[in-house]
Amino acid sequence: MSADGSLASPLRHDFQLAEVRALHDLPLFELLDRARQVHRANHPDGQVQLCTLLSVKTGGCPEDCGYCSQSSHHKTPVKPQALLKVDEVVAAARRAKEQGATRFCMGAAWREVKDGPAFDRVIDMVREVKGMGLEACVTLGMLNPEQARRLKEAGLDAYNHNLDTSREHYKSIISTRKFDDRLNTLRNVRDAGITVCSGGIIGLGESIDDRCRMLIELANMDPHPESVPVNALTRVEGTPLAEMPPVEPLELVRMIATARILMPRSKVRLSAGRTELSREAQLLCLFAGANSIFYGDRLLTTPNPDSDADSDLLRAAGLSAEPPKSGAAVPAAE
Ligand code: SAM
Ligand code: DTB
Ligand code: SF4
Repeated sequence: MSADGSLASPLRHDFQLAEVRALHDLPLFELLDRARQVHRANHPDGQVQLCTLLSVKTGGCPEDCGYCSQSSHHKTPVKPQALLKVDEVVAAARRAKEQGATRFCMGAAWREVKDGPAFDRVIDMVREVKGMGLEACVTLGMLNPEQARRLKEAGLDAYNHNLDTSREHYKSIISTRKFDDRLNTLRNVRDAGITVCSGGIIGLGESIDDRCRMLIELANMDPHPESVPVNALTRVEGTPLAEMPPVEPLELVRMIATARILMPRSKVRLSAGRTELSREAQLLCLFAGANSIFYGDRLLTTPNPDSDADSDLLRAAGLSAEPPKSGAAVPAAE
């Protein structure tokens, strides 16, 4: 029990590798027991946040992230697409809302935000999406304090900017920016009063210690990121990581359970990679502490399970979708 007498776990920001590795490596059912206890104490409503993604600017990115279909350094099947018009984004957000999403996340294949008409248009997108009663999230690459301030002023709720992997493994995956650049943007986001969405990817050839170090980096931030996406590598033809072995589903379960224990109150999002997981593996991830998923049949450039399959998934587990902020709880679907 914590100091205030509640069952909610105390929040810590002083994790070290040995402790986290020992937790991660516990016998599976023991790890699940612990994660479940933390999850139930902090998220007793059993709700899952449904977040729909839209790629508002696709491909042609100058960064060389080894996993990414949108990097101009790799020859992939992705067709580049200039920045969408505000109306197109509003139409997609409306569809997402009708389907039951409560958060709408717009992604741009940019290295960094540059001031000018494109950023002005993204600001308008944020204002419109927020005006529809959806939580607004963007992921636009690096950001300076003034740009973060403008996004906040437009009503942005969350900024996604993943650490992707450990500081040690980072150089093997991306050479065009540094791990510290990522941390710097996250600080600018936090300082502007926008909530932080930051997580990573497993299956990039990292060690288990690398996975634990990445979680420690996130959990030792004070406050914790409000949202922590855990992605399994989606192997894209033409990228340097196209031939990596597939992620073993139970490794994803361990990662989610460990994230849940380290960051008790955060949303832990079961992110890319669900099309390769059985329903049962996805349910185990939800059991282990995931309480958010990407919802809708596309991520940014790759497929995601369709919304009917996801409604079935939630129903099978007896979970409900998080209701819109002002409305009543919506059942998973009929
Ligand atoms: N360009 C911006 C950036 O890098 O922050 C925003 C878009 S980027 C596509 C957002 C995140 O998606 C990446 O940081 C990475 O964690 C994740 N991602 C991209 N491609 C992926 C893949 N093939 N498999 C799993 N996750 C991926
Ligand atoms: C995150 O962690 N995963 C999302 C979102 N944040 C922006 C993106 C996943 C992308 C998967 C590959 C693709 O669709 O291009
Ligand atoms: Fe560009 Fe983001 Fe893809 Fe890296 S992950 S290549 S920064 S779009």
